[in-house]
Amino acid sequence: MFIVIIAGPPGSGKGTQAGLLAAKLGFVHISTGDILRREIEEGTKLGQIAKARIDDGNFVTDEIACEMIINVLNSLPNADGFVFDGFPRTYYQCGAFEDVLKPFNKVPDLFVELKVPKQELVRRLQERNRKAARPDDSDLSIINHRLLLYSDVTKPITQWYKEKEIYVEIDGSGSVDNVQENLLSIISDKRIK
Ligand code: B4P
Repeated sequence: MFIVIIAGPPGSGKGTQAGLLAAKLGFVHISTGDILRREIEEGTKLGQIAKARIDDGNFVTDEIACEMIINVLNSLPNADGFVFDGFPRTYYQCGAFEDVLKPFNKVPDLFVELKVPKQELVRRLQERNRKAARPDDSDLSIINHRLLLYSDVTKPITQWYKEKEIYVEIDGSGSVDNVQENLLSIISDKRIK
């Protein structure tokens, strides 16, 4: 089982790249954002709790995020690999993730951070809002709040993965195909080692 985490600020292409990667490698794509949006659409209890937080650009609680991951992993114990997108997002989630993986005798193999200039992030999110109308993309102040949360809370977790020597950063500002090519080459190098 190979485990890769795709990280980066909102609009950096995490979801886009993780989906393509999983399809190419035959891995399972786990996006906590997608799971939460599904729960909201279906009007579940979790969805109702999550909606206000997500629409305002805030994170759901660590407990909710971790429980979602435990449920998915337990339902797919024989997968060849996983592409995590949007998880972990806090220091707490990094530690909890290790605990969740212990019964599988696994640790993450690779953590990739996508780097994109702020101006391009805002442009992409506003463009997405024109097509998909996501409440968390709908207002510049919410977008700025999400970007700030990334730099204050999520960005510092890169240190956790640097210490484990599995951190790689790549330029996410090129075309979708270019970024994907770079990602595939990094993963292939890592799997050969
Ligand atoms: P996410 O679903 O992760 O949303 P996101 O950060 O906006 O990134 P996303 O992956 O969707 O977009 P992408 O950059 O691919 O999270 C949503 C919310 O859920 C969070 O704010 C939080 O509230 C909650 N949440 C999720 N996980 C959580 C956790 N672990 N703990 C607590 N809360 C959690 O793409 C953006 C746009 O750019 C797209 O339109 C795409 O088409 C475009 N794009 C991508 N690559 C491009 C490229 N190379 N060139 C041009 N455009 C590109």
